[in-house]
Amino acid sequence: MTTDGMDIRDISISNAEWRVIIDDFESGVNQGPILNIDPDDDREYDAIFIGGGAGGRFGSAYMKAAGGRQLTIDRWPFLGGSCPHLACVPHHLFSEAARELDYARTFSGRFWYPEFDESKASILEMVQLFLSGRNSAHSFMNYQSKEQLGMEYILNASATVIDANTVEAAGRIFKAKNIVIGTGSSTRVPEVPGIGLKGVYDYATLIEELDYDPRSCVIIGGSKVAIEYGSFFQAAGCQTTILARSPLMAGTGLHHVDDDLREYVVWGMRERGIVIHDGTETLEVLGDDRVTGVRVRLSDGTVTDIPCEMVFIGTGERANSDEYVKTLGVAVDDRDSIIVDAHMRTNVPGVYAIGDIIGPPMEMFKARKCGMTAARNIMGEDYTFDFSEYPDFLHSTYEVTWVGLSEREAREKYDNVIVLQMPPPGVPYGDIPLPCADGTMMLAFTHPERTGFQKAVFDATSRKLVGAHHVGYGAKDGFQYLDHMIHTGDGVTIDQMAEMNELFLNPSHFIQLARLRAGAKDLKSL
Ligand code: KPC
Repeated sequence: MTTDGMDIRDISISNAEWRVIIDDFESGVNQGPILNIDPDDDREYDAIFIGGGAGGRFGSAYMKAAGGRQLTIDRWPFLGGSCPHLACVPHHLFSEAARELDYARTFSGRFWYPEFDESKASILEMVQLFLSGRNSAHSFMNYQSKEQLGMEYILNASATVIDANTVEAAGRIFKAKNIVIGTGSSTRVPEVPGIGLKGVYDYATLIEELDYDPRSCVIIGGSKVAIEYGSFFQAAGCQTTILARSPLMAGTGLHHVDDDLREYVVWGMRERGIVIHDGTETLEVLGDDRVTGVRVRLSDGTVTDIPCEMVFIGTGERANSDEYVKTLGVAVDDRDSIIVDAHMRTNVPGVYAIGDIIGPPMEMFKARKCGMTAARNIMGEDYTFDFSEYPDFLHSTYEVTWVGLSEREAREKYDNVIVLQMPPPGVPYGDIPLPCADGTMMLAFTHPERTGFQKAVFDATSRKLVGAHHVGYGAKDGFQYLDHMIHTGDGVTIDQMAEMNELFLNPSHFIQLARLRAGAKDLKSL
């Protein structure tokens, strides 16, 4: 037990011991900074990473592995950042719960499934489940970073940037050749009367503050977070209404969304009872001491009040950059994101920025690779990272994945485009139980319209795959490799796909569909 910090440099701490230490910090038993600094290394730091989230941790690990000296500072008593604490990890838990709940509802009273018991469907219980286990991921981040990766770090301490080479933390001054800023982003809270009422949450406060089980919710905004959390809330028995400005998945926040994929996802959400309004303007969050509803102007101009027990903000994120604008003069864009070049350099010499603080996409791959990019450049390489193209995903009660061009984009770019699609173009969702694969087999035999959707888009002239789109389960993994195949070297042709070995039945049917058409000189859609 300690109240004035811990110097852990000379002790080895196991995962289990870290778990106790972090629990104690969380409950206030432990306080003060955790210091893991090498007193025997008299080299100046090559970089101080401010923020030990995905970007800072991976950048630090890369730098250390490459022979550099780094120091990583985080305000929390653990590394890993918001992903395992508030964001991606709880989102994946909740999305898995949404999928399981969807199955339990769909098969209520059939086979081995009992009648669905609404009283057992609980948002709060899933939040509490997450809270009970999240320190275990935090423990591993601390353990791996110190014992396996050899990183130096200070935790549970805020870092104050003095200048481009000087940082104060834990009451000490640290000098470095470079500073790498990776302190992330926060919810962009809409300026609506009543938004501060009790019962209004975002993805972060939902985890930290939810203390009841809402049975109805209005989500303001149509971001990925809105779709993902909205699908979970609805599946957990909380009647959910989404108030979006643009049609879901059609705004500028997501690129390359195929129209047919979008239609299937939104259809599936409505089919499960979510009410979706687009073209809306949220006017007020209603209530005296706590939320009772939301006043909204709908797309036809009518103003209506929607009663609810919870409001959830799903309007997107803004960068936590104010401090660095003030202290360092880093340049930001009109959304407060720090402007960097492809080396992750800001306008201030020796200052780099990485991850969510440089703007979208606010995804793990980007944060981690930004960190690696900064590290490689600081270590003397001329290395650039272009994240303008990337595979993307979200969860409804499905896993939704896409990469490359949408069919519409492909038709704008190429003269001769074909698609391989399931269900085939023009065939209603419920007419055939396809696609069917791992995760949708029972649906194929009971609810054929729910088995998902998939489309591969080819430039028929070059015969190259230019886009892939999938709604179902289990394809996320494969899309990492599809991304690589599409965007690396000469890309991949339908003929090469016809040569691949599919693991029948599999979540994406692209290989077998490619083989059905690849024999033709003049390719046709399927
Ligand atoms: C356990 C896990 O991979 C999710 S949290 C990841 C944080 S980090 O490794 O720093 O990107």
